Amino acid sequence: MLANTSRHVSYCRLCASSCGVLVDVEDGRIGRILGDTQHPISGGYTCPKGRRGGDLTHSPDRLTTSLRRSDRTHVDGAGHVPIATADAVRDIAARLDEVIARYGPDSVALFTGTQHNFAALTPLMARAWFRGTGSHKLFSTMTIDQSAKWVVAERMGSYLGGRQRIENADVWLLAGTNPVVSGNGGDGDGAVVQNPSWTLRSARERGLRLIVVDPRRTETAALADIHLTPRPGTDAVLFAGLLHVILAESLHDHHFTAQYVADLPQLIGAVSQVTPTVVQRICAVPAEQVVETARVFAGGSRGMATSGTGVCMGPHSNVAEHLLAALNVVCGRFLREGEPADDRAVLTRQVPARAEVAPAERAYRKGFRSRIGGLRAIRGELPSGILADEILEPGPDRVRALIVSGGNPAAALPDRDKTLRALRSLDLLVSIDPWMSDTARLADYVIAPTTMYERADHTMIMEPFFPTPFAQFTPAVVSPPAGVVDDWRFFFDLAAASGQPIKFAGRQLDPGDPPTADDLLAMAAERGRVPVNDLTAAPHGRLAPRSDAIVGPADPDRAAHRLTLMPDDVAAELRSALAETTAAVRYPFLLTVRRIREAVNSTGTRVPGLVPGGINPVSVHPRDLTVLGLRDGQDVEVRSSSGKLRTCARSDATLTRGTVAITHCFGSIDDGESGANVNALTGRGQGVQAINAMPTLTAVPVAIAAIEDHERRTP
Ligand SMILES: Nc1nc2c(c(=O)[nH]1)N[C@H]1C(S)=C(S)[C@@H](COP(=O)(O)OP(=O)(O)OC[C@H]3O[C@@H](n4cnc5c(=O)[nH]c(N)nc54)[C@H](O)[C@@H]3O)O[C@H]1N2
Ligand SMILES: Nc1nc2c(c(=O)[nH]1)N[C@H]1C(S)=C(S)[C@@H](COP(=O)(O)OP(=O)(O)OC[C@H]3O[C@@H](n4cnc5c(=O)[nH]c(N)nc54)[C@H](O)[C@@H]3O)O[C@H]1N2
Ligand code: SF4
Ligand SMILES: [Mo]
Repeated sequence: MLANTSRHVSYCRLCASSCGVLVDVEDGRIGRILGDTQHPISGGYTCPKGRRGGDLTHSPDRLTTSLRRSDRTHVDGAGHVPIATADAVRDIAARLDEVIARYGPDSVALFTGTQHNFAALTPLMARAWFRGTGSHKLFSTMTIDQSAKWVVAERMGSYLGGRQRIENADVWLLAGTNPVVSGNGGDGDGAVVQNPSWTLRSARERGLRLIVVDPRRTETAALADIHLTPRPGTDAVLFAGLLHVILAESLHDHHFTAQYVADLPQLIGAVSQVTPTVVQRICAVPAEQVVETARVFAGGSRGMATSGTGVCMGPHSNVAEHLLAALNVVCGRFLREGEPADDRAVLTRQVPARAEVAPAERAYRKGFRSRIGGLRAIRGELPSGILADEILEPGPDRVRALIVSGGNPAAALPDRDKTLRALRSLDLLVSIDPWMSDTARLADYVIAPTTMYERADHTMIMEPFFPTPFAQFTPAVVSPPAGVVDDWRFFFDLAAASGQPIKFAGRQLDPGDPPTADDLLAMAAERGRVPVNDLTAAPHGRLAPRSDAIVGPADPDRAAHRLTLMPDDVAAELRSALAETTAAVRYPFLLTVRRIREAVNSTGTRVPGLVPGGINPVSVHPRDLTVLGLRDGQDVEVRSSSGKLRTCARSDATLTRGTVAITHCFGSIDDGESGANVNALTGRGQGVQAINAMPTLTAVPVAIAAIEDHERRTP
């Protein structure tokens, strides 16, 4: 190493995996990033985008100062001039105060994106600011992601003893998720997050049987014992069929269902018609494979079925996710009274596990009511599927000012045209983003924040994703450019400038005396069992001793609570999934979601040399290409009933025939053709779910055709 080079231990904060890394800093700049082999969880694993973290921080389009739009005419991306962040905060506070005075607090909205969640202090301080506004217009990416899981808890209830874990399971079913690439595998239950390929391989060597449900032979499916390739969008029927076999053959957990389920007969009735033959007809999964899968899943002694975006983004996502959860319930895949509790809290507060049910309360019915379709806030959030309408539709509490934290709604929301129209029509749009994302280009103010290695942090909010109790603290390893601020500091200063109280981790902060990040990190973790100070002495992170907590008995007042597996609305949704026939004449292909290793949503899409070719192709099965008369690499137009886009075709034999895939969050409002944005093809035309207004983002019917030479010349 050179004299002016130093090596620092830290962890990557681009996705929930939180891989341990070694960062070489040369002349104040990030050089090489290596996997930290001494990290007790990730063990040296990193992915391509993590290793290019330095290119993200030091890229030429990294913002080193905040910006303000210099004129009020909406010329996207043009006319931004530097502004000191303190001045920007003062202006934004004044304009928010004006909007609130004129139209009330509900005319102000906050949208939080993926990268908002990867700095421990950002969500806490952003919420502190938002609470002070008095607004109900809170939006996040969860409602365009896997909020079907929230809907399940609202309609089924939840078991509070904890779930079985992959570490000691003998069977696992992964549906619509590709953790080897995404590090996901089952939102929030930490199924396969760190070092995913190794984790799955070693589980299989131990004897775990892996079932993967995915229309594509993904990197994860390649490791499976059983790979089912259902027709996209038909998961609800497939899961109903698995339940049918399990219940018909009496393979379910009689004891668990008798104790915790209110309506097993209703479930049995609802799936009674969904025989393996029906599944074969609707899902194109052979009947004998349905029977075998049901037996293997129910025959294991421990292990769960978990899902990702492929299930939660389909046209029947809420019922599909409900039935997947029902598989776990009927097989009793939960921790019982007296078993060691799954207690991974280290910096967060421990919540005692109890062998009891929190019944379905449908609390969303009491949530804030939007004038758009009468939709209700669920868990305090309005669905992002209605954000554009909240901005565009006239009404007394129409959204006029939007603050976007660590997100890129211009690229991520369905119905791209409408979304862009909405964002352009706002009185005030603020984007807090280290890069000129599409959303930033449309913004009146762009606040330039620190990037991950420029700030101190700890893993508090990542605890549910670790396989075992673990915590890590990292100091900043490089100095940020002079003009940027930590994300939390923007929200602190904004609240202070509006004279709002700032309540953080249960206490009132003094707006005149800003705390340091280290103070706040310690305060946030006050109720954990390991003090933050102990972590600074353990740079590679600390495995906390397993707690001796056990699953306690049900509180007598709650012992009679039961889960509801088949309420009437779920039954109606299942009937509609069974009745669907595909009219595949105009749109013969089904477009599916997929993620790529090289980018996390839009982060990384513009790093030169990271994404292969820098383009976002549509993947098509080679035989389908032949039938369409297309070559690998040929320019094509993809159409749906909501819109169209241009990109190139890429031959991909891992797809099921009739299925195509395009990843999301690519593209730019400046260059229509390169890096196509898939949300040109999504919108209300593709259907939305009741309750969470979740748009359909997978199994979208599309057509593909070559772009003729004359069309290419005159776009
Ligand atoms: N490298 C990388 N990692 C990421 C991200 C990223 O962009 N890049 N994004 C992060 C985010 S925000 C999220 S939400 C998670 C998501 O993590 P995952 O849910 O694991 O996302 P994907 O890798 O897209 O896997 C979805 C899978 O669903 C399959 N699928 C598509 N349609 C259907 C269907 O109708 N039924 C079934 N059964 N399967 C279907 C696809 O073929 C695909 O393999 O990943 C996170 N991690
Ligand atoms: N058609 C279709 N649409 C989809 C999906 C799909 O599969 N198909 N997936 C959906 C899903 S699951 C999700 S989660 C959403 C993603 O939606 P978003 O979360 O809105 O999209 P991202 O690109 O992750 O936005 C993150 C932004 O944060 C910025 N950023 C990076 N680091 C920092 C930081 O340290 N601080 C701050 N303040 N900003 C930072 C990045 O530059 C980027 O602009 O997209 C959804 N939309
Ligand atoms: S982006 Fe890659 S290196 Fe970073 S935490 Fe996620 S998987 Fe690990
Ligand atoms: Mo997501």
